[in-house]
Amino acid sequence: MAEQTFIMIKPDGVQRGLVGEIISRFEKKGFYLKGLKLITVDRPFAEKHYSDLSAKPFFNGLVEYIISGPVVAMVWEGKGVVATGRKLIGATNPLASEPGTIRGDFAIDIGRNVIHGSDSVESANKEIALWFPEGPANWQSSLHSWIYE
Ligand code: DGI
Repeated sequence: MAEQTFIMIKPDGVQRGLVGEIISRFEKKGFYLKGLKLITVDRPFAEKHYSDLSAKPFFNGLVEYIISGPVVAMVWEGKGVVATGRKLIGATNPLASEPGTIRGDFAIDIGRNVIHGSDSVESANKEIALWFPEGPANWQSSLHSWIYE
């Protein structure tokens, strides 16, 4: 199966009207949208998503932020989408993110950094299973041979 990643537009991204802009960047790159939903998650769910960070001092604030409003949960597919998705997103701290990246263009504080992207194929598979228990959509783009040689 082609590589997939889990991308989430965080509550600040939704509130600030960045959903279309962010989806557009992934679409224009050539990645395929295989899952999409606007969803407000509860505390246990957010704690599960960020369970690897449970010992961090910012964990509670991070969970509060993620449950503070709806998020846009997505699955994107394509060659190298996990690593390249992280490049489109930019560094964790938006002030260190390059201009041209999503965080570099649209964010300032690390605790309001607009978007999440899986950091490895392994965590992508775990996160997709958590957020899309029904499984991603199954469709093929008719443009495939114009994007891949
Ligand atoms: O994969 P990333 O989202 O780039 O970064 P991560 O998995 O190390 O951390 C997850 C989120 O936790 C990150 O997007 C923002 C938040 N975070 C990480 N480090 C800090 C932090 N929040 C605060 N307030 N302080 C931190 O040092």
